[in-house]
Amino acid sequence: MPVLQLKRILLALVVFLYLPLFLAAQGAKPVIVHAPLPGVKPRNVIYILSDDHRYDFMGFTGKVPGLQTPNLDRLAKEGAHFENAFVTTALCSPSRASILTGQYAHTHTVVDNAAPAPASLLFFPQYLQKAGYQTAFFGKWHMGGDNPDPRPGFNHWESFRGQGVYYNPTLNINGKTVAYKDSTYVTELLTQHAIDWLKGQKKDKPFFVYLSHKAVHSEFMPARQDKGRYKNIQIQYPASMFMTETATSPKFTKGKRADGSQYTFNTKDIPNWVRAQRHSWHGVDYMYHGQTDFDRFYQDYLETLLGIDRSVGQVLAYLQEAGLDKETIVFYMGDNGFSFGEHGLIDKRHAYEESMKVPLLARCPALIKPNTKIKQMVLNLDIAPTILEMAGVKKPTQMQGVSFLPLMKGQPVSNWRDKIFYEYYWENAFPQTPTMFSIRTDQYKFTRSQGVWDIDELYDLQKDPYEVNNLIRSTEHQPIAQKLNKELWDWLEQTKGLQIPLKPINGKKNDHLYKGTW
Ligand SMILES: [Ca+2]
Repeated sequence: MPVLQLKRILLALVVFLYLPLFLAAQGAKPVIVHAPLPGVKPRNVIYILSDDHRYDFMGFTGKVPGLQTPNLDRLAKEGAHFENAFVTTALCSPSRASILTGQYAHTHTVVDNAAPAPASLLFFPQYLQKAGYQTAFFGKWHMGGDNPDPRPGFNHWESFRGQGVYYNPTLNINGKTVAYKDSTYVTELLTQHAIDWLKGQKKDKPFFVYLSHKAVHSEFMPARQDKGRYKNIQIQYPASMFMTETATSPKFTKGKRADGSQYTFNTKDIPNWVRAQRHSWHGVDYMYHGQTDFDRFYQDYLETLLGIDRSVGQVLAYLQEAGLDKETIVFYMGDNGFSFGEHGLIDKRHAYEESMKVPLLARCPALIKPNTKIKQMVLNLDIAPTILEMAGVKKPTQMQGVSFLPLMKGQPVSNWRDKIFYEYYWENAFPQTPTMFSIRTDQYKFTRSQGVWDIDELYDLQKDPYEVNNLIRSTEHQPIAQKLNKELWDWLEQTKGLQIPLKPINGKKNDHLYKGTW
């Protein structure tokens, strides 16, 4: 080989090897897409994400008698229902960052709703673009504070600042600000824009749509046509709602108390933070500092959810009309759960089931058999690797999730994960919930509250699905507690999670106990 040619080859090799380092030093990491996975025809994907929709408030589950969600029910009936889908942090921004990056919160570092998303993060739609997809984002982004500007990975972008509003939203559409009037309802607007964009797509490229609703985040506001629809619905009070009741607690009389007679209630070993949170912004005795009451809150949530259900129906109807409904995969998922009175709490953040568990449905007749029930535990971290595998893109090495495509196809999977991990980092704005780490298997959940003098928790989920019998002091359960504790800290150590990210605090306290103090 001539010397000059060899030099050129060596130079090209040096550039190839060091270009990623150069780009990383600039803050943006290169998106490396390897050769397509063999035999994969990239599939059209629609990913619909709702906000704070808990896992069981859907018509087909029967949890809320009278609640009607025909379109979510249809997804479950014609596709797959993941009965054990979880988020690794039950909070808007951290969970959204985990969905987009396939990473835990302590890895992507968006540990709360105020933390900016570092420029070095890679979002899975960036890989889809490289693989030839047309990609579009509609709705709530919520990472990086108040900035509605376009983010990497999307050919088309429509978003709003922070949480957004239900009525008359202002959107940033590809960098341009557009204000909507005349009682425009955000769920309907985003859905219509997503469908309009789909209509404009040519069939020579696969598409990916990320439809990210504001609903059903509080303060709940239903579409006008849904207001009052559940005025007379029978409200369900969970069995654990009354475990922390005190003499001054409001009497909840409008709804029906769940029958807890078959469970053992251990009222002695309830964490102190749970008792205290009952009378706080996020507790049933002093919800939003007394600005709303539980029964009204419950009704508004259900009515707001109807707009989400209709959105799913409109997307499915469009796909059918366009002849795309057999081959396109439609996902529906919640970004975190929501307590409605369990343990005397409302909201998410904590590690109880109703907070960390989310609805996850997927429909694609060409891929998924009707009425598929998936029992294995899947995570928000798995969304990115799953969608990338369907696009023929090999999982990038920084992603910590696993593709659940084989589970959807009904293929035998012998080595699926048998435990999941959970993390939540204390926020100054909502100080009633401590930092906590959790490990959950199909049978047990072990939760450590970090940085507070309080009792930790161990539940046998098979005997005690509502987590009302804390076994942390049980002699016979000491070996399992010890084992889970070790696995929890091994996970944190192995994934570099031992450095708890601290955030500076710049304002006075705002909770009702210490308001106005530094
Ligand atoms: Ca949320």
